[in-house]
Amino acid sequence: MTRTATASANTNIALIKYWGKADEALTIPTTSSLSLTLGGTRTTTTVSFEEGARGADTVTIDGVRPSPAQVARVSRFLDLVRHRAGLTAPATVHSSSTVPLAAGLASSAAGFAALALAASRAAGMELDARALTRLARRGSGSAARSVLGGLVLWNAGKDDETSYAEQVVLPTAQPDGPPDLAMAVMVLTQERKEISSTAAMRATMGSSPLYPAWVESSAVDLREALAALRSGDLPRLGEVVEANALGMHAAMMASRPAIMYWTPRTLEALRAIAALRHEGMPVWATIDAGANVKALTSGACGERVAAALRERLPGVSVWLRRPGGAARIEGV
Ligand code: 2P0
Repeated sequence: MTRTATASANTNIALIKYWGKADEALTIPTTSSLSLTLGGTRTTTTVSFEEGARGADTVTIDGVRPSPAQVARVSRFLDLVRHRAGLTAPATVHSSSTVPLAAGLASSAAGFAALALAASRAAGMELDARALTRLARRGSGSAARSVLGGLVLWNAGKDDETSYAEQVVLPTAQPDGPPDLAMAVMVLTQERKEISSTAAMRATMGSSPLYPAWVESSAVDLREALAALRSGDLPRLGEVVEANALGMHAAMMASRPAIMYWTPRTLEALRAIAALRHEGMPVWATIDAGANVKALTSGACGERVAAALRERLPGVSVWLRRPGGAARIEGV
């Protein structure tokens, strides 16, 4: 018998970053983080456990067999699910993304969130949202946040049980609706990054004298960001979002040897954003483990900000994305 389920999840961009693990085996982060799930960035994954079959798992991503290391990572994750469900069957996994790789948005976050939901359901488990975020976390830290929609807080916690994500519900304006935020994603380069997030986090923690300071300031930044969201103060939010990302990169750059994801175009994009701000537009930058820059703005100003960025950065694709929904089961 074949047990199958299909699920999808959107990617997310951290407003207050996750950078470093207190426990690598369980993916317990050193700091709590806050993110926005982006609409229109779904990865859809089908998992089929072939009962009675033997052999290895088969994985395809956008129709292509990934590297042995990537397959091993997926298999290790499936082992967690099999262990909990008492299964031994190998799985077939097909994953496809609605976002082209070139957009720099096809992340492990959406991939492992969709895989966690599809694999657990195919294995016969009905996990609640919190348990699902904890499971997705074991695949990739940021995947815990992609299980949920809108604004999401990943509580660092101390162990497997206490390190989970939850939706941030704002008391003001739209209680159930998405916040009035948008992200303009600037595709500055399509080159693959030279060092993975996992390796770069390890190196920053192990060698950057600025890392302890970043961890300390991150707790203050998170409180500030949550307070800004609760009071609907976008400039206050934007300032702390940009400062938190730059602080994370400063800590990376101070690693020995230095970890430098930026290119000259990264700096050009940061300057373009600052210039738009001086002209009165509500826009702030954030940067992840790569050279591309994302601009946080209000939903109302999204189109205007995206158009202004395209004008200032000729040849750069700018994708406007609004808040998106949670992971879900597809096509039952
Ligand atoms: C974040 N990033 O909060 C941070 C900011 C990149 C920079 O989460 O090792 O792929 O699989 O847990 O989740 C990217 O790291 O790392 C990330 P693992 P992940 O979004």
